Amino acid sequence: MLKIYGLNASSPSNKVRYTANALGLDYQFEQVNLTAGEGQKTAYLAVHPLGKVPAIDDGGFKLFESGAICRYLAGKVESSFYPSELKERAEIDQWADFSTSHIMNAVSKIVFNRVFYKFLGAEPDSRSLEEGQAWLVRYLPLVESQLAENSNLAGQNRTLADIHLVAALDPCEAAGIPLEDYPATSEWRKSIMAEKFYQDVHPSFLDTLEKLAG
Ligand SMILES: N[C@@H](CCC(=O)N[C@@H](CS)C(=O)NCC(=O)O)C(=O)O
Repeated sequence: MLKIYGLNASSPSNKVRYTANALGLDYQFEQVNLTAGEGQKTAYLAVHPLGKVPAIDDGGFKLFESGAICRYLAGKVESSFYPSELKERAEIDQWADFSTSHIMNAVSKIVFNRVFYKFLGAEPDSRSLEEGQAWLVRYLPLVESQLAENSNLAGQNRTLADIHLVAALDPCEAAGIPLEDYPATSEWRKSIMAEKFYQDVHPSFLDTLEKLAG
């Protein structure tokens, strides 16, 4: 059976689980406790050579990098979620990559500086925080205008692009990022977070972090 190695508090890991759930794939989820050093154990290094999450093992076929994993999983099933038509697929890839390269990177800078570094015993870096904030101000308006004109990020259908965006935005509450200035994005996000594929992972990313913090 397909094994997904990940961590509840990792947005790239959750992106892979949302994708597998949305596609209706059967899988076994293996939690890799990075803070306990499980990523660096020999058995896991055979799955991901750097001990990062996520990674998969699909009947002996091993793959890492969340975007590549999501596309591999989506390629297993013929659907509008990741259609085979070249231009439709290219637009989905465009928005998926934009969500990861720009939105997820910006949100990560903010959530690491405001929340995660404290738990990791590292000092927050105000310059990196400001850079993340500036990036979001630059990049979110493009997402907002796309979602104001379309019910989903790459057009009318729910696709792999939406999964990439919802995972990228997951830490917003924890990081104190207000999305009210982006009403179309906020509405779209509420509806996608209510879907079964998302709720089968967790009620929200904030809920996961609160449970981890005890
Ligand atoms: N670009 C990678 C990022 C993977 C990544 O850096 N994962 C983090 C958790 S979110 C990790 O494993 N960190 C532990 C480490 O770097 O050793 C992906 O999308 O899969």
